[in-house]
Amino acid sequence: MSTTRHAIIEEIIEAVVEGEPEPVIAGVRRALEAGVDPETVLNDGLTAAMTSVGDMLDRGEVFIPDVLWSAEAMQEGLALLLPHLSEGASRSAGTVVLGTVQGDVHDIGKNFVGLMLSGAGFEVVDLGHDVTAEAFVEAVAEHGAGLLGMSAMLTTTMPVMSRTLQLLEARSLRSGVRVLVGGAPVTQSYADKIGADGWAIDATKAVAVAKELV
Ligand code: B1M
Repeated sequence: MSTTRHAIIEEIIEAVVEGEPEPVIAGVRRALEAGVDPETVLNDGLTAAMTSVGDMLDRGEVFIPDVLWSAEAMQEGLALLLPHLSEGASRSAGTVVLGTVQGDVHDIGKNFVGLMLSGAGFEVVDLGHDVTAEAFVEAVAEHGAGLLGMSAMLTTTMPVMSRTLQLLEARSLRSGVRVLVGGAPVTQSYADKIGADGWAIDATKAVAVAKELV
């Protein structure tokens, strides 16, 4: 990356960390005008900035409200970036039911995944956070969803994913829906263990895996 492009990415990171939407929007716009690959803006700019904010929170350098401001600023930038990430996306990729599992309120990453999936042409039915296994299963049946995406950010809430899969089986719905799981403590081996169809480490990979699954 040239020095100018590198400087723009650094500006985007700083603006997200500061939780300032206008400079994030201006930075994303400048990056696109300068011909920076939208995937680079997403991965090296917006995503890297949120990872850094999470690390700063862990070190006690920022507090929860700061993280929420940063997430909002990041989402403003993402909204501007999405049409460029999803060029060529068909509007018929299918319906995905998405949510953060019961007992878990972390929804920043899940929202990120939802925005990216909808940018890629999926109809996203977002159930929000603290979603029970029953609610996931009912939504899959109601919307005839081909894909179910579950997010968990706490080791204590991960078992809800497994319960949901069991309930899908019990209601004879499992064969009609592919199940994608993710969230910081969730791994490929956990996905394999509970019998999910796919796992993704981040929002970009989630779109790629979702497309493969459907
Ligand atoms: Co909490 N929290 N939190 N927290 N929080 C973590 C997750 C934690 C790792 C912090 C820590 O201790 N170091 C820790 C979990 C430990 C564990 O179990 N492994 C933790 C804890 C313990 C808690 C509480 C229990 C704290 C307390 O009250 N004592 C509490 C739990 C409340 C509850 O849920 N019942 C709690 C509360 C909160 C806040 C409400 C204050 C806030 C959430 C606000 C919100 O989401 N609206 C919060 C936050 C912000 C965090 C951290 C700092 C940041 C999470 C985040 O948004 N990251 C987090 C520490 C950290 O990650 N460094 C932490 C940015 C986001 C873009 O990334 O969410 O990882 P991420 O999402 C990524 C990927 O994971 C992936 O793609 C996303 C985009 O790239 N992905 C998927 C996510 N879902 C996916 C689904 C997919 C595919 C990919 O397919 C469907």
